[in-house]
Amino acid sequence: GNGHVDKRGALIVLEGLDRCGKTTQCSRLVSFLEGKGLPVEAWRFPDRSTNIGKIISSYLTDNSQLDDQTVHLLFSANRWEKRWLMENKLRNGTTLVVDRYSYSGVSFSAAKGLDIEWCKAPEQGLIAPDIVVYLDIFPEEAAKRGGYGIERYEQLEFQGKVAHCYKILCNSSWKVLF
Ligand code: NYM
Repeated sequence: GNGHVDKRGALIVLEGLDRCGKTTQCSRLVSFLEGKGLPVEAWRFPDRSTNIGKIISSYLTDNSQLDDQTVHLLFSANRWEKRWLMENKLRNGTTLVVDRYSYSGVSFSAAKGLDIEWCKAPEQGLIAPDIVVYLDIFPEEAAKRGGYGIERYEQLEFQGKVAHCYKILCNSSWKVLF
């Protein structure tokens, strides 16, 4: 075209339990795509660099107590505050490889017992991913990996509930990797 980008970037989301290897696979995928000469960026949620992200980060490291609904909405707001930048990047042809997205938001909150439909509601209107890759791992396996148990949620029983919620959200368009 006339100087503008004809091809939208892809929104690629990686999901899975804590310590399933998402972060490693995200950076491998980013390197691979870079190697192909594609404009690509690694993103992650929560984005702890924003004001909302800092509240979330302190909640995850146990320095603050917040009720489940409030935390849920903060995680969602953290995606909303990045939505416009995300749209611009994609429009300009940059592919985004995103470590966690709405599915983490819904699964982790629903695992606490919040109504799953209530959890989905604030995610409506965020940009839909082109691909969701789910890294399937037994919670017992993840628990053996380094660093497990440092942050809130990194407990075997809870991760089992999260896995169950992911399975409710999973559909045939997801690529499930073992
Ligand atoms: N998490 C992440 C949520 O509970 N809701 C969300 O919307 C998102 C994006 O935050 N245990 C949880 C999952 C993780 C924790 O993520 C921090 P990470 O990928 O360890 O930084």
